[in-house]
Amino acid sequence: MSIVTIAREGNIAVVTIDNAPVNALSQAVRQGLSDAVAELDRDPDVSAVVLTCAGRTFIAGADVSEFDKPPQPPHLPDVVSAIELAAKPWVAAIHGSALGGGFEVALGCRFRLASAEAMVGLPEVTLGIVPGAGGTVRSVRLAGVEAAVDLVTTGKPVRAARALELGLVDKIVEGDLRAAAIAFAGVGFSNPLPQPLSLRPAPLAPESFWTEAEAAIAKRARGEVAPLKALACLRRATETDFSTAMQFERATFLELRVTRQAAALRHVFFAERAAPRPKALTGVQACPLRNAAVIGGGTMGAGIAAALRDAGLPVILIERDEAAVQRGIANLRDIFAGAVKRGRLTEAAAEARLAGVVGATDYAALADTDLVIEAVFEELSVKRQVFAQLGRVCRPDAVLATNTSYLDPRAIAEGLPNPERFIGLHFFSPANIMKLLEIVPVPQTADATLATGFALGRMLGKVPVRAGICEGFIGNRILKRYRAEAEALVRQGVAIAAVDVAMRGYGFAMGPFEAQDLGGLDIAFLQREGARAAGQDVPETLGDILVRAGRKGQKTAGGWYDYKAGDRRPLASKEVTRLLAAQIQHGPILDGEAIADRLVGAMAREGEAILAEGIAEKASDIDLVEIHGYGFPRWRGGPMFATRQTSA
Ligand code: T1G
Repeated sequence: MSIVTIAREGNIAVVTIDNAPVNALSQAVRQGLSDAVAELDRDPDVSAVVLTCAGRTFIAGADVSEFDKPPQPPHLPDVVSAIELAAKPWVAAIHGSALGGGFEVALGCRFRLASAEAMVGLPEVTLGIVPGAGGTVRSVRLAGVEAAVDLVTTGKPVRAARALELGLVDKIVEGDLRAAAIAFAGVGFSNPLPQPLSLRPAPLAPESFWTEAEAAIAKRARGEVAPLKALACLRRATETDFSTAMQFERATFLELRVTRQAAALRHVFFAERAAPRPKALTGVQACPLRNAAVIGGGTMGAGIAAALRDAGLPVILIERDEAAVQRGIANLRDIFAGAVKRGRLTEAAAEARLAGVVGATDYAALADTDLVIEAVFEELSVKRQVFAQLGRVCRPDAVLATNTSYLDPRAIAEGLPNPERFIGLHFFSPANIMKLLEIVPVPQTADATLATGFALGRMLGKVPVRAGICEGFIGNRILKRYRAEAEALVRQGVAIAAVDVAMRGYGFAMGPFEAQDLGGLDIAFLQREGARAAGQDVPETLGDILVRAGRKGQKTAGGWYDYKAGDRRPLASKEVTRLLAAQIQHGPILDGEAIADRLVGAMAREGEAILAEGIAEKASDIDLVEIHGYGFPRWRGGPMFATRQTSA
């Protein structure tokens, strides 16, 4: 069955693409579009063409799965140009998302109609490339320089209403989009047709605009190449003729699509789509999730409750007394107020989120709750008391989850009735923002419970990754190894600041030492002290020395660095040098690249051990944990990809 079909509605031809799941522009789709232009241009009874897509979305872009092969004709720029210069004007009818090549096809159409919920965008930089079919050259002619720079260099799609404001779409349609597009095509051409974008002049921008834009993007990109290349394409689009700009854009696209950064970003793209649907759970029915409860209204508990509300689930927030309940509700109010301030939520939406939370102190309120997530203090006896109560009041089929970071979920679940419904759901703070969710089953966890954990991950828009039980599961176990290797470098004489600068240069937002100062050295110190108290042999770390000297990070006068009052800029500390002097030899000087290789190599070796022990199912899951939980630069692909890729 052809994936590009033509239907006639009077003198309007309707071209429909049907290439599940997202109408990606495979070679067959490109050929079908090219053939449709030729056929309809020859048909004297056709006055205009509507381009629509079957299924849940307009064209989602070029077929990313074809990127590892040489491009096959008809090439997309030629298909878009054929549509643009066709004798019969084309009208794009956009529902769902028109992204990348999909939006480039829409830009080749003379008009663009969109349903109210539709999104349009040019996300190519998120795949390490730039638009390759006129996205930069046409968008700047349609929406102007500023809007095009934002659209292309961030890769962020825009909703239909914003697209209408920017001139990226001509009309928003409520109701039957296909019918509206046919009607529009039938009467929309009484006025002279707008010029094809390729024939319109490009707006200019002053040198100062490009200089400022380049500085801002370079700061944000931290070594990622595509955003700056995209900016260069946009500038070329304003300063040369259409054809020259198209050639420059296409050459840049072809150059980037074979780079390591593009391969890394494609690796992450497909890893993110594989993670929420593990093959082992295919066909396993998850438990229904109509409502949820969170035990504990502290930072983590409130963040988890906010994430559940963002997904539309009614939430009961349980605390030990009324004052604590109010503190928990206040934490939630602050979270939603922050979202309103950032423009993520309207005031009304924030109020509705809050209205869906009921605070309570009596566990009896949980008698009909489908899912309970415990997020109380990281102390085994406290958690076991919580689950003892839950075991008494909740339905036997209610899914009971612990958010523990470091405790053994098996110890928490000990003695729990119906342990098959117990699971670890390790959220990362802030739980309503961070995408990573480590899903940690215990031996008794039923497949249906595990499938419910993944279903919850999908519902919350998280990146869920299955983790086996060991100290720190996947992410915190690698973090411990990363920090230990950073301290080993300091012991061999590498300056603390040199390590942080090297990891910023690698693409992290901050290095391991400045990150500890921000988060607090005492958290890990208390975990080590707890392990020592439990009889484990935990060697003293440099961080221990600092915490014992009262240096817990920015929350005190300093940690690895000194800080002036009210100033977060790290300063080299004479006291730290004195405190650690006895621990430091003077080894070889290492440059930034050698430092980063050492630290990323240590992460990858720990990842290989985690794989070998079955704690993680696949290497790409480890990459997702590091990218979505610990700020590993996405365009490096994660520690496993980055090291295996070079060694391949
Ligand atoms: N190519 C191939 N497969 C794709 C795809 C694509 N562009 N987009 C999605 N899929 C698959 C995905 O792997 C999954 O497969 C299924 O579709 C559902 O995806 C020339 C060169 C469109 C917003 O970057 O943002 O055009 O796992 O789970 O949550 O300038 O998919 O089911 O087997 O994400 O509803 C630019 C990427 C390409 C868009 C839908 N386009 N896709 O989200 O479904 S570069 C993109 C998305 C380009 C041109 C350049 C999302 C979505 P499976 P899903 P969703």
